[in-house]
Amino acid sequence: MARWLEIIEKKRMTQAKEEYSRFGFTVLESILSKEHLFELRSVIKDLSVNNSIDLYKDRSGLERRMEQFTFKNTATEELNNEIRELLHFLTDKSQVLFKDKVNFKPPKGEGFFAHYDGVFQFTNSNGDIRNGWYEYGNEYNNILITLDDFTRDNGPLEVAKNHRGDFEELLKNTTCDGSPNLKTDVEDKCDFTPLICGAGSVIVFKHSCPHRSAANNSQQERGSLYWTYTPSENEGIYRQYFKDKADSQNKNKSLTGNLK
Ligand SMILES: O=C(O)CCC(=O)C(=O)O
Ligand SMILES: [Fe+2]
Repeated sequence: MARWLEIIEKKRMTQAKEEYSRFGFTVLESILSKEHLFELRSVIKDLSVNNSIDLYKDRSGLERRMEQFTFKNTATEELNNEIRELLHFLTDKSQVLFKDKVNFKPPKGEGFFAHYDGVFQFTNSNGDIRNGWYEYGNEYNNILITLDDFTRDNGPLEVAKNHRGDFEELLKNTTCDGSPNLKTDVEDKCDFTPLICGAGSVIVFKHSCPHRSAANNSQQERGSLYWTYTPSENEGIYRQYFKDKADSQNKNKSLTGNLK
């Protein structure tokens, strides 16, 4: 059993499981130890200066995110296995990693417009239109590990109850411009909860939960690890996704957000 999973009370885990199935999101508050968090931050720092890692900047040139690093370090590899156990418990399904990123959100770093994850269309290298992440599966579970406290000032993640529907139904709620951003009238009907929580918390949410965040208006970085899983036995899906992404002309690569 994972070193941090075993410290969570059974009652808390059962409550998280119920919340997850009712609302599509739940938060396990500050469950990583200080030492574990310290190790993770330092591993991420090292990875972010490693030339073989994909780093993206925002419109102001600030560090936005890095991707595809989990299998380049044993600490992140182990954590991935621990998260898979957690998700197995929460969903009763075996899950594999689909994609990984760290969102850095430094001071003044951009926020994110309200969006679903993966609900957009893109054109592949043959010029064919493809249905976002639904090319690989139709259910995704995000795990966000807070590397810093999420406060009112630093643009915490805000999440609303998951929307039900297939790809076509969810797509109609989006701006249909190659991004997964929601139409303003859809966003206005959502009841967003700002997830104010300490560093080392684990936020679990479905890809079909509308979510957004404001810019970081504090003086400190608001970092998070953002891992996406899908129920499958096929671990090759991760490699395939990143290969297809590199080959595509997808606007979602530069998912942008609020500068305020
Ligand atoms: O970090 C955030 O505030 C949200 C990030 C997000 O939703 C994404 O990267 O898809
Ligand atoms: Fe997202």
